[in-house]
Amino acid sequence: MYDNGRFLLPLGIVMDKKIQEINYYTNNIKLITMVNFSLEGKVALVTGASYGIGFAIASAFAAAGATIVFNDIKQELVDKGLAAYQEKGIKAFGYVCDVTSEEQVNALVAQVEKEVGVIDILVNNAGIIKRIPMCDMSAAEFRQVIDVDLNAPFIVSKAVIPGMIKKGHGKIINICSMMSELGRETVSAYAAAKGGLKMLTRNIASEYGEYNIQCNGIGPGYIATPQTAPLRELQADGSRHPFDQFIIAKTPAARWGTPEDLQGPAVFLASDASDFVNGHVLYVDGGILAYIGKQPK
Ligand code: NAP
Ligand code: GCO
Repeated sequence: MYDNGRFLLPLGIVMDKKIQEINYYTNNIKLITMVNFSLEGKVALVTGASYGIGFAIASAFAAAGATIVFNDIKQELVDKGLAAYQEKGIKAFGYVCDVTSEEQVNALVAQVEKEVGVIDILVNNAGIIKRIPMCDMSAAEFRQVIDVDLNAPFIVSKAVIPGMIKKGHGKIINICSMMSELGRETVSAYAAAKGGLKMLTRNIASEYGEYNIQCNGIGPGYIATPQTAPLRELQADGSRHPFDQFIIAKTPAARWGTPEDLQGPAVFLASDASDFVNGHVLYVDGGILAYIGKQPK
């Protein structure tokens, strides 16, 4: 008995302690409900979102409860965007602002804070591409791409971060690219900018994580939008563009992505559901980055 007691008692105590610990952890896990993905009461600025990927992401945010703010360089495009949101039953606030201008961006953020509210969610979506072989590209053209695709996310982020710090939370999503990881002919400036944007993402996460600000990237694969339209143009004989065929072969999903494919990942990264996800780039690419490619026949 004594011998048994000597072994059983400590074992019993150890088991009791373990069960208490297990109970502690199970009791403290909150139920996952759709509320985690809600953006109710949040103000979201999506740059360059009159159409394309930005428009799809902003529409998903609105469906999740957020108030949408967007900008574009030209008034006609802002008006077009406002009409498109209205058609979907979304009340959006649109402003003219060139994201490469620090002055215009600071004025935009001040105006949004006054007219709509302090920004909780920023998506750095506005972007351009110039497909020119590197040795034919002028330094001015290279700088222009870096300016919109890398300098602008820096300018807009630094304009919204102080408001997020005051609010005690914030989400920044940078729209990166396959070219944040891969190169190809003619896109040197774009790849340099999107690679830099991946590192800016990690740095914002590192520098402002302690203020409950999460900065993550989304790396879309090849998505059918006006930006990629030249790569999908039908050939004179009616056949598909060689680049179009190349992308289908390179993508395990065997199709181009659509702007809608980015909606779920964007809502996740904008919501409380991702509060411990920081400094990542979530590639939404139908599997391109995972795939070595088809063996030649
Ligand atoms: P898009 O169809 O060309 O739309 C880009 C938007 O950005 C347009 O509304 C454009 O306005 C705006 N914009 C450009 N420069 C601006 C500036 N200086 N200030 C304010 N707005 C500006 O492109 P998208 O395909 O939707 O791409 C959106 C983002 O995703 C870009 O960052 C792009 O690089 C990235 N991306 C796209 C793909 C893809 O396959 N489509 C893949 C990976 C990443 P304007 O029309 O007035 O120029
Ligand atoms: C290109 C394309 C790409 C895509 C996208 C890929 O010419 O290769 O335009 O750069 O737009 O960024 O993720």
